[in-house]
Amino acid sequence: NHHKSAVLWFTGLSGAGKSTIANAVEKCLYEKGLRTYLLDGDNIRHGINQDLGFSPGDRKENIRRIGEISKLFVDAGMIVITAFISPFREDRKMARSLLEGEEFIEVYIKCSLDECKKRDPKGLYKKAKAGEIPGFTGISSPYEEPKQPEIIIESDKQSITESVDQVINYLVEKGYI
Ligand code: GGZ
Repeated sequence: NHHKSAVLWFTGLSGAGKSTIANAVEKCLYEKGLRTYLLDGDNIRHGINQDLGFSPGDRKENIRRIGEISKLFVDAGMIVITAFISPFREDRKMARSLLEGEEFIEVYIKCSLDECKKRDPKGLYKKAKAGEIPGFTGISSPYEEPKQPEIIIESDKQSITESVDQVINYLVEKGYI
């Protein structure tokens, strides 16, 4: 069960499916006996980053800390999966720069804004549209698409199983697992 440690850095709009796919990928890796750790809003934004909001500066600091924490887990030999919007190219670039070349795998969970609004699992797009959430990504704050992500998952066109397979196949092909 030897593997190369790395971070699978998921990025995409709210509602694109980052958490769902990240959890499914983690489950699959775990079942293969690999050592994984998932960083998401539940364990980061509610914990170490509870002092941060959603201004561009706070998002930058959110991503910086997640990058640093990912680095620690990568050093500890884990396959880390992060699931944050991480809307700014510059912030993702900074997170990438904290890690070695092959240690940072950017996974773009691509889903049209229309589809995310349609899904709206937490009713946040509706609230944002009504002006109740200032600076909401996709509505009143930008999402900058990755230009050269290692993996693109079109979550509005493919199933969760297909998405998981795509990530696992990448890891196998590139010799991570
Ligand atoms: C975007 C927001 C906002 C604003 C609260 N903009 O669908 P969710 O609820 O569960 O995912 C969103 C989550 C985004 O946090 P991240 O740490 O991933 O963002 S970032 O990487 O940009 O720092 C959403 C909720 O928090 N949320 N306010 N204004 N999403």
